[in-house]
Amino acid sequence: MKLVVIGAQWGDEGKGKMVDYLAEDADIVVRFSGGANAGHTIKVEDKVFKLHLVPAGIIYPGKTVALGNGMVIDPESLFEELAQIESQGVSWEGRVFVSDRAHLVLPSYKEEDKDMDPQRPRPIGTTGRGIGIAYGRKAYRDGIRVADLWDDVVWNNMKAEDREWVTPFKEKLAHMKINMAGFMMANKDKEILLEGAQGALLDLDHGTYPYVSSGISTSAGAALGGSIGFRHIDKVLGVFKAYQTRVGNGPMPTEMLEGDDLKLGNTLRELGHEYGVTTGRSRRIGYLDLVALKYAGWVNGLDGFILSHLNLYDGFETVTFCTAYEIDGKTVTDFPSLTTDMEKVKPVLKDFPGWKGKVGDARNWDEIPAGAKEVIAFIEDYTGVPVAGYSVGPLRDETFMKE
Ligand code: 2SA
Ligand code: MG
Repeated sequence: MKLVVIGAQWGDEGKGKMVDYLAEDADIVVRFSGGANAGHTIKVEDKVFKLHLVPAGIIYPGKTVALGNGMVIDPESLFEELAQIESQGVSWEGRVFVSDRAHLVLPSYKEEDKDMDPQRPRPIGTTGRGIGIAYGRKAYRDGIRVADLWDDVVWNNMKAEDREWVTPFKEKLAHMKINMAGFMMANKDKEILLEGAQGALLDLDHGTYPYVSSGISTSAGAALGGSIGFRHIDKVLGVFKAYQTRVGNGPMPTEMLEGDDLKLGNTLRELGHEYGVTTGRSRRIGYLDLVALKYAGWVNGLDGFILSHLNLYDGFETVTFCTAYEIDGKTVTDFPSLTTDMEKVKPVLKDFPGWKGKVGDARNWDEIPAGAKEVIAFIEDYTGVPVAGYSVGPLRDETFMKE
């Protein structure tokens, strides 16, 4: 089985945790997009792992992981991260591979990213990790791929300081680099999990452009960035939270900004520990946006959702979701393309009664409270995508599939 897991919102839906859970049945985990901007938190017993570049499957002993060609890799961050997980008891040598077509992030890219973002007419609020610069250079055909470190023309034309900086990493990458398509073909009969980064609404094409990241975070990116033709992919799952979060700038139609909304947002932020894993930034909080979720279901071709954080509403009297946008007095259910339209949206909200019992105590579908099942049925009906699995807490055993 070739299974893709993507984020169906603006990132931070809990993909890392789901990939760690699903990795049990996988031989290989491939990360297909993004770079050290991502932050994936995984709790295993009393240990907390914070991953940025390395696929979440690494935590399972013996699994092979690969950083795909769709990624932009800062080798300094990569080796720091590997040293960090090693110090937490995870040995990685011999099971981490890097596509030789992945692009490198050089130190100057990070400076350029940080300098340039505030100068835009619409600053994005990037993570400052040089991501947009690396993907930009790639598109301009001025990028440097892992393989190119062994190309004399590229090597001799690199700035002396970059060559010096990259030399120790080049020696280490020599043992880790792979021909990604060859690797995928050789492993075509294995169980492969393809792990996304960020989320559908941060996708370069489908996201809230220009307030997006520069990788392909929708499922199409798995094929491109994992060197596997899309027809070889069997299944796509999209993770979403029972509310919306966003870090950085850009429109967020259901954001909880004032009065009781703001209070609810602050409560959810604390309950859900909604702070950036990479930058520590406080995440913006909003009502679950079903307009955006339905769109994400379509553009990703989702077979199923994984619903996370529904347990945060345990004990609430009402649970509120957005079912349509009102723009200039018109009701809209297609996800708008224009930033100024997105900024004008008045969310149409629908209240559901809270439930008796705790989603947080459920360890299988049958144990989900009846009232919560009604809310889930509404989401499935609205989006046309079944909810195939649940994450009801940070631990591995607080995750389950419906069947
Ligand atoms: P960039 O740095 O060019 O990719 O930034 C462009 C936009 O993409 C957003 N972005 C993210 N949004 C959510 N989570 C991300 N990862 C970290 C985390 C973020 C952090 O898991 O918490 O620690 O702040 C992530 N990475 C990029 C970014 O906020 C910009 O809106
Ligand atoms: Mg994250």
